Amino acid sequence: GYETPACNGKTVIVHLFEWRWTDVALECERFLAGAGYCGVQLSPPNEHVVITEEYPYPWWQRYQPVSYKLESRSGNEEEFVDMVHRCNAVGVRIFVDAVVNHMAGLGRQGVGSAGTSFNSDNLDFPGVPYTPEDFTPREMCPSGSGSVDNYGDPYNVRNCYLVGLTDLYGATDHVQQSVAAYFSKLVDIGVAGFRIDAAKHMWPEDLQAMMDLTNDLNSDQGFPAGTRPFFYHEVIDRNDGAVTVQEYYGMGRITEFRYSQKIAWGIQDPSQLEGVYDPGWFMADPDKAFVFVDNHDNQRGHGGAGDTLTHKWPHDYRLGVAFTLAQPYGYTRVMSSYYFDDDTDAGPPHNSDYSTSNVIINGENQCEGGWVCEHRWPSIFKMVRFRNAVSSTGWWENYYCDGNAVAFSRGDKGFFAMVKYGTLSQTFQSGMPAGTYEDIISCQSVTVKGDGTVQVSITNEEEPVFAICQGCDC
Ligand code: LAG
Ligand code: CA
Repeated sequence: GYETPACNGKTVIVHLFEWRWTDVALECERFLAGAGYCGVQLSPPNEHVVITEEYPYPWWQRYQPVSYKLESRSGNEEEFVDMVHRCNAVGVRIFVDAVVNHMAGLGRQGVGSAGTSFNSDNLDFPGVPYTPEDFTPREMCPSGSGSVDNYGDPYNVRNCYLVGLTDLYGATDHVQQSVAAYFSKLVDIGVAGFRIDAAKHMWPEDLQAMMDLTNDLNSDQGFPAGTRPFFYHEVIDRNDGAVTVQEYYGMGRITEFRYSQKIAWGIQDPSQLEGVYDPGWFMADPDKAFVFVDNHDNQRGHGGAGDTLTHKWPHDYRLGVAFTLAQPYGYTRVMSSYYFDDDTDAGPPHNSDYSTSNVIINGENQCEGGWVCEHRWPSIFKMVRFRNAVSSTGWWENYYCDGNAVAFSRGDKGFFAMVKYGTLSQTFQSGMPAGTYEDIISCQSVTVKGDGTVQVSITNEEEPVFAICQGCDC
């Protein structure tokens, strides 16, 4: 199936938003492999529009494809291939953000990031090539404006132009084959899977056809023969429209935006955290959900925003991500951002010619030069180790919450605690075998008694998290 990433039991993907390929390769080797991350979600690697006027080089220009040539703001094809091979060599997998619902927006023309000409108004993208018959016939869109404007109608959501982006006619052989050729090219290089951008705006059967035409993962890059790519579909379902995540079951995992909302509310009021997975809200089944505290859109008020916890509130954010990595629901993604102020269009840190800056790592192993690197914050990256160690267990047990402190066990494999305000010194019931462990956050030695009880001490209000797990050290 398309469900499981080929990651040898590793359970966390990090989105290195807008990073250059040369920096991703270095990060796989110098940090991600050792930290136990399964893989990296990239920004879209294909040719995109280059916007120099209104907003110079906004991040979102990469969501307006011009062709499937591998030349983008993050680097060229040679750098891309080198990155994939180097990351695979250290066991870190690469997941591509695939923008295949649409091409560039109406009104745009010129040349893309790989130098290919295009004209959106003429529906002409010779770099693929796509011609007018590859775009959804306008009469199939029931909206007056031609753009998506009624989320209560799946024909409107899927056949109209999303924010004016020229909508590919995914039911046609040529579109299915062109997209599958792009996917197969990536898989042949060694890519392990795909985030499907705007999957909500594609008909599931069209997407399924594209997936089915895609090659198996490349066994020369360390994947077992016959392994299918991992697909996770971006479907924003907040119980507010005609399209549901359940329509995509059987096709991989589905982004669960209601989790982001629940975790934000839960960190606000920890007594709500026990309900982060709420079947009553029709949230995706645990083995179908793909969860995250924030993503590149909702952290800056774009698609699906509202009630979102981000790096701008570091204390609460650490709690949100640590809890996410400790709890059992869904497959997890950690966001790695760049700083931005109120300008939600601003692109990544850049040089004077607007080429993307390199990531700088300082003496404390944290990032500089405008990059936030949440994935290197201690209470975040250490919890990756915890999640990997407890992945074979079922749901949580011994769940405790008093409105400030929260604690639970993950079978006999791990025990987690955190505190919202102040410090914590308290005895809890764990499911761990008796013995001596190390709190992977503070590196303090911890004793679990014969009856499973454990004395938890959290003294650092900056990293208000405690975690012990079998086979883990600090
Ligand atoms: C997504 N998922 O379904 C992406 O996660 C999201 O980042 C994309 O929107 C969207 N779908 C299309 O791929 C982003 C920005 C939009 C931007 C769009 C295209 O959030 O703001 O739209 O990318 O670049 C921009 C302008 C619009 C304009 C449109 C077409 O902001 O005002 O209508 O371009 O010219
Ligand atoms: Ca569509």
